[in-house]
Amino acid sequence: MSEVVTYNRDGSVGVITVNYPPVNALGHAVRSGLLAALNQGLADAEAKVLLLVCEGRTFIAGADIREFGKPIQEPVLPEVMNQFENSSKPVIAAIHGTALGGGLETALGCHYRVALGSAKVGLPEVKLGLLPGAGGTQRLPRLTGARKALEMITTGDFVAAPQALELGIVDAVEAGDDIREVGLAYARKAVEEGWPVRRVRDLTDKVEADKGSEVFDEFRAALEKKARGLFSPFKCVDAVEAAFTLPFDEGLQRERALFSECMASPQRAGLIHAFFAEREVSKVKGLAKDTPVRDVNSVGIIGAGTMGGGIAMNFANVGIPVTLVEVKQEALDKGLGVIRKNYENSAKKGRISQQQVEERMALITGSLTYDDFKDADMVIEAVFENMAIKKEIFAKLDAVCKPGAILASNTSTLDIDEIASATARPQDVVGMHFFSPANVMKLLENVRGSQTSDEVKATVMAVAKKIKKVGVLVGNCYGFVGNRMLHKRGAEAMALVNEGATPQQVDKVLTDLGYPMGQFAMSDLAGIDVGYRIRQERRNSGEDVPLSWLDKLAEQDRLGQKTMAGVYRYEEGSRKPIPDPAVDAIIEEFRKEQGITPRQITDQEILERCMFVMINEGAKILEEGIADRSLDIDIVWIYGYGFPAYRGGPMFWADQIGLDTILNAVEKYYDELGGDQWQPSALLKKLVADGRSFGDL
Ligand code: 3H9
Repeated sequence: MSEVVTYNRDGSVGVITVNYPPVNALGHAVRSGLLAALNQGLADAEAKVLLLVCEGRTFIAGADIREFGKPIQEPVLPEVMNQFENSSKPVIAAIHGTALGGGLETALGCHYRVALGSAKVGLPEVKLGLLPGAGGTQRLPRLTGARKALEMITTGDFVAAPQALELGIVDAVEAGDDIREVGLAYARKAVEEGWPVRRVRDLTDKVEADKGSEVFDEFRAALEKKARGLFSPFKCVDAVEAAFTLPFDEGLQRERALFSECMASPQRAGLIHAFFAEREVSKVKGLAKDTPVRDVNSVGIIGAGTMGGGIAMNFANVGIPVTLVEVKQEALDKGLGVIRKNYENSAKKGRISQQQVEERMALITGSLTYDDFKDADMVIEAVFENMAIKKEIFAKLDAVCKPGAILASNTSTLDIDEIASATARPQDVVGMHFFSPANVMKLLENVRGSQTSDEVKATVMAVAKKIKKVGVLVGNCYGFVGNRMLHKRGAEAMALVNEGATPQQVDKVLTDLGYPMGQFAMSDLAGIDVGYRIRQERRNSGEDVPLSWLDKLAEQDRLGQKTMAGVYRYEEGSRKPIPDPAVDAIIEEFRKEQGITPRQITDQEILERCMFVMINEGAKILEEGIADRSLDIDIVWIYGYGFPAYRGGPMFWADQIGLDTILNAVEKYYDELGGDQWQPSALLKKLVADGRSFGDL
């Protein structure tokens, strides 16, 4: 018998136990162990009912994703499920934790399901570029009807046990925390009452009710908007529809064929890379697992603007009290007002209750003095990008804050070491770069200074998790990982327009790649003045930053969405960018001033120049050790800038294209255009010479 699946008997109940940490995924050993245990239970004359239960933190969390892309070993999961369903003895699944993907499909192959009140179920395969491939698309709709099954399968969202009971996905929800006890009690009842075998495949009422329904086309139409560029959500709809048009066994075959199509798609590879990368980033290279983490039970924030307010909400959302300091009462009142409005909006949408609005607001205290930071475990500065002001603030914090308090800056570009030099405790100083809107965006780019202690690094990574962000630890340089690469892309996009492209053309190439918005729509969202101020600051410090048509927009107060006009124009109450002939005229005037004769620029050139310049910079970032692994860069871009997760992140995308192709183009642009940004990265050259990719590092 397999070590990971065991069979034993408790009275008249034959108990099949899965014990395969961390999440009881359905690897080969589990699949074959399940079949062996089932057969043992069937052969055990004393066992009247069989119970499937899992050890550890969860029921089966799905297929073993690490096996994807490798040759599949028999028995395959659909076959295991069929054998469970065909069992002559009733089989009961006892669910705790999360029954996900193949895990829920396993439970659906059983005849009855009992769950703890805290359990959740779901079919999240779509998030990995797949669809449920072990009968989920055929069995779930037989329990829930078409609409709910489509909702669960196309979003991948989890459903809590009480709702699963209402939907008929589970048959009973029990209080308690010992799943084995709960399962055994339920199974004993089944024995006593002589429950029959009840196969989901034989249920017909829901199928009959939704036959010929328009719900499938309705979902397809909605997905055209919601799942732009994605492959598997549409295949999910096709598979569920098969449950209503084909007999069960043929439906299973159709599901299998569609599953194989998804498995072969590059989107599956990208999404699974993103899944594991998201988990890997928390394992920081060179930081021992047992590094002590400081308690962060109270936080101070400087600046009640959009950023500071958003950051404050993150902490209040998880019950951590915040002291929010501003210079003037008016700005403080305004900031607190915006936070309340954001919470009220969430309450209106039903995401939180009115009581939660009040509880969270009560955790945020406004103040006009740094003295109120004296007991804070962590203070985050979120004022605008000016080194002199930041240094002044950190000197004050050094004087006020208790020993061991973490002093963090939300700077998006500036030198953490220089900021730390304003204090006598550089070991406690760190960057915590949130992304706007800070209460929504999942990325937290944590920046280590040269003297930041390991304890502080470990603490900011733990804080990221606590406030439900994805933390990535990166090194200190201008713009760190994200903005350093973004600025290269931005400069290239600007230059492309100088040379003859339109802003719309550049943006379309980027949105076609899968970004939610293009470079210039993003500039409008962030504010044209933000980039302008950064360029001016760099010009003032003697750097050679070429003039651009974007400077002209800033000088004419076209600051983006906030002034209803930037690179695009906006209509009252709408964020939809509309091309504006006034901007074409500004660009034209700029070209004339610079003596530029515009030329036709192809989409391919736009794609290469915007993306390859970033990849080349990403390679330099790796070369310099600013990012430890290419997956850190991928996660920064997926969660900070909306890079399509289905392409796995920019560095993964580059590996798929082929680094030799990228290097050739980079060398060509270096010859044609010159500039540091096109100087080929030494690492990129070496990888190409060695026939390796970023993922091999
Ligand atoms: C599927 O089922 C296809 C079928 O329809 C058809 C087949 C024919 N496999 O997230 P955590 C690892 S597709 C392998 O940090 P949490 C994870 O990498 C699958 N490994 O914990 C991590 O490893 P490490 C459908 C897996 O408590 C460790 O477990 N299922 C798998 O925050 C802990 O993970 C899903 O998509 C897996 N399936 O969250 C569920 N899952 O410690 C995916 C996790 O080395 N999983 N690992 O870094 C999840 O959503 C979350 O992991 C879960 C736990 C909610 C379960």
